[in-house]
Amino acid sequence: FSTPQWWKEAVVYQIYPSSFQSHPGATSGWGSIKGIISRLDYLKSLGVNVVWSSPFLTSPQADMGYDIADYMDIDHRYGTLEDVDTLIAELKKRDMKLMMDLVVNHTSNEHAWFQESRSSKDSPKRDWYIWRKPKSISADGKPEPPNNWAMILGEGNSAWTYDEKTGEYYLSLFTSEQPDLNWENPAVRAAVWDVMHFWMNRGAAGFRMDVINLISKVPGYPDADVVLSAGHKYQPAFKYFVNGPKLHDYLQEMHREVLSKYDTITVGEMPGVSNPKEILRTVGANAGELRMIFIFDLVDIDKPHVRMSLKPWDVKDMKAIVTKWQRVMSEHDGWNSVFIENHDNPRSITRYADDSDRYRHISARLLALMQTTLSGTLFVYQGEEIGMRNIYPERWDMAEYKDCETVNYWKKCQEIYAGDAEMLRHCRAVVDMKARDHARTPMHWNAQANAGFCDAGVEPWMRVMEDYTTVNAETQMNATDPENLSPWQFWQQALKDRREHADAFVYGGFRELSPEHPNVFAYIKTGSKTGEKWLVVLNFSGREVEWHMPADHQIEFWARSNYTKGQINKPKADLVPLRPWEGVLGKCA
Ligand code: TEU
Repeated sequence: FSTPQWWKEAVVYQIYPSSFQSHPGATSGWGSIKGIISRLDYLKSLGVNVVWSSPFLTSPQADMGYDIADYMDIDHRYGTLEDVDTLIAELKKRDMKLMMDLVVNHTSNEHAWFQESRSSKDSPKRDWYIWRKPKSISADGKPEPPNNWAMILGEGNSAWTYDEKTGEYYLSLFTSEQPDLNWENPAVRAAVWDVMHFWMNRGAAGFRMDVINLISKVPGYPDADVVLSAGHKYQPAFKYFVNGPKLHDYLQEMHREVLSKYDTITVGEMPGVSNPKEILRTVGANAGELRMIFIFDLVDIDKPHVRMSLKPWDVKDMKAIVTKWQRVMSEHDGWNSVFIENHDNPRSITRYADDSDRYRHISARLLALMQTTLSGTLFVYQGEEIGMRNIYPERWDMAEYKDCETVNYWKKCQEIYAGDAEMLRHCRAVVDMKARDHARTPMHWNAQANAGFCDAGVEPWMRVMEDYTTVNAETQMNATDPENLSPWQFWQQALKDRREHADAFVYGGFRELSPEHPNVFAYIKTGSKTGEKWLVVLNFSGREVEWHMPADHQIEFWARSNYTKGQINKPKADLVPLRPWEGVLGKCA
């Protein structure tokens, strides 16, 4: 069993700062650091200990702050360094901590390092980025990129951006505005360590590390296999930069130079890797790299080759993914994160349950019950605690989608499927289901103008979802439904249960009970010290089902249900009837 640590028991709340909370008098329609400070009591009362904010550092916002132009200053849209000092102090007062978003696979093209690097071939910073000559010059005089890698957020474009100034390409895996740093260069690594020390010394408690497993690229930059259909000149090339050859050298150096000197919480964002052995090299108890990572298997459950596309999946796949990682980590003394939402993925009730008016609250509570009973450090994404859902298909015009990935995807669809109504309908379905915008609409605080996100009369940077008058934090915190807890109240209670029984829920052993069941996910969590056993039964379907409890199990009492806040009327053995999307927690005898 895993050694107890504060960062394992922590509940981390992710803030997407542009959409979280503006402050009174602000005229921009953007969230701000002052706005975050005004909501710390809210987070504290929910049961949160650590706040991770997506980047608020100086940025031209080509990718909403994931393109940083100055790692040591705050973007004027969000406030000032002094505001962040106040944020850290206010968090401390409440016994809470700040986790920074460290985006160092790439910088903004407006970062001084890049400006210097592109200025000439013999700039001392030339080698801070990845420059290559064109592969060839085509008959009509056009330079060709060094290989066929596709840009991740720039649908259909090359991952290489041509720079007229010196006649060379630079690698830009996400967008042209996000040139990749050359981690092979020790000076680059030293500069990153400086940034990390800067924030740790200012009072941050640690980092969420953006695509940290992309920092080492396969030398030689070989062409990727062709997997996308005609019309796509460039191909996804993940195998040439996901967990590349020097990743572990770099992470160990980071640990030696920075992390080992502080008591930190770190989580590496690591898309594209699902091999337990490889992952344990980073998150094993003695790995000396990171505390935990984000594994993408669950949020990429419907992803074939690229995120903006769809693949069918069923509940059994979902159960297998959760079970796999619960077991890998406990059997090998590794540590993991538990999450189902973030700013890059659509809303969980829409994806994994039922977001209709009838079932959305039940679904939100079902997913809360699952996540709060799984081992790992729990991450809650803003709005998840009130059951925010995806943008309503058809009610939004494509022009209202802001994310660069969505915009580029839609543009590419128009190009390659011009006149093909069916394919264009399919593209729209992908947007409706997968666009990152779904998670980025302003937070619903109350039923007032702009959902309380920004002052009345100020236009929010992104349209507020139309359901805010009924689905918002204030209404849910004050709900007095005699039958039901609101999703917010349910989360608050479930987080309290998790704290009080951390031995079972945070650290406990995991055993799945009916792996073959097509819809019911049932598991037992066993406390590592206390030995107490809890049974979780979750019906991931809109149908009533009867679940067979294995003969060797009996319930002492049913503790929680997503259908009622009162007495739970269920048999304590044999056949357990479950309503649509019902989830129950029972203490085993
Ligand atoms: O995301 C990295 C990432 O690979 C994805 O989650 C990404 O959104 C998806 O693959 C697109 O298809 C991180 C950040 O979380 C994201 O917001 C940034 O855009 C990206 O890195 C670049 O910094």
